[in-house]
Amino acid sequence: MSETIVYTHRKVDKHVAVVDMADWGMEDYKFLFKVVLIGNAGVGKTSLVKRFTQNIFPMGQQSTIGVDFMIKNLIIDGEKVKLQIWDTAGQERFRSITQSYYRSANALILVYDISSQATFDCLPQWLSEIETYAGNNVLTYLVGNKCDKVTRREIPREKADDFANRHDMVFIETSAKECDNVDQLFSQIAQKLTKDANRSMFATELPSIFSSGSRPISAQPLIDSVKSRCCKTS
Ligand SMILES: Nc1nc2c(ncn2[C@@H]2O[C@H](COP(=O)(O)OP(=O)(O)OP(=O)(O)O)[C@@H](O)[C@H]2O)c(=O)[nH]1
Ligand SMILES: [Mg+2]
Repeated sequence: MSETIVYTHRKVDKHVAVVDMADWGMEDYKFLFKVVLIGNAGVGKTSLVKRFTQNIFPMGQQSTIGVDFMIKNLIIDGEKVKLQIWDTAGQERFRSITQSYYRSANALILVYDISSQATFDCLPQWLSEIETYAGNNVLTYLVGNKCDKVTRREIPREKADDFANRHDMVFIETSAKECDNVDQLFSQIAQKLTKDANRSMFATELPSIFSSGSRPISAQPLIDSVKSRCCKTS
């Protein structure tokens, strides 16, 4: 008789559930996607990752040294998907380390702080990093974090939306503190990547006369040899 495993999860919408406590085997998932967060120091990258993966907002969050990573499991339309989330340090002195993580990313999350003009002004520099180091098909999100700081806002939503449109990015505002749009951000990314990966797999299964020549981009096995400063699984 097969054993029924009940996962603790929170539903984001009718398509996506974020699994809070799951003991999936290393290979027990359909897709693994790598998501990399980049952006200036202090914009809230680590806070966004912690909010999404552990549903916490720690006060006095320390600056990230180099790169951290976490894994989060999701169920998307009944399919198990693993997100490997790489949280990079925003400080300039770590730039050469963090650049090496762009290449294998399926999605990049470029974060600025809506209450800091300086972090928005740096976006073109980040875009040129993406152009130099990331793959061509990478899905890129622009995230205006700290949207709870309403009275300290320096970047109007429309300005950022316009910037994102001009650079082919999806734009969303979040608050790691207030838990605003954080699940939505990661689950939208996972949904989009899952859809693309399923479509690519389907295309490769068709007879070559019907095939567009696309290949599965994201159905990668989890690489055991991945090195990082810390690895937390939930
Ligand atoms: N008000 C508010 N503060 C936030 C939010 N997200 C992060 N912070 C605060 O911003 C500061 C920096 O957050 P981090 O998550 O460490 O920023 P980071 O981008 O990871 O910084 P580096 O690791 O140095 O690149 C911390 O004091 C957080 O508490 C948010 O949504 N709202
Ligand atoms: Mg950090």
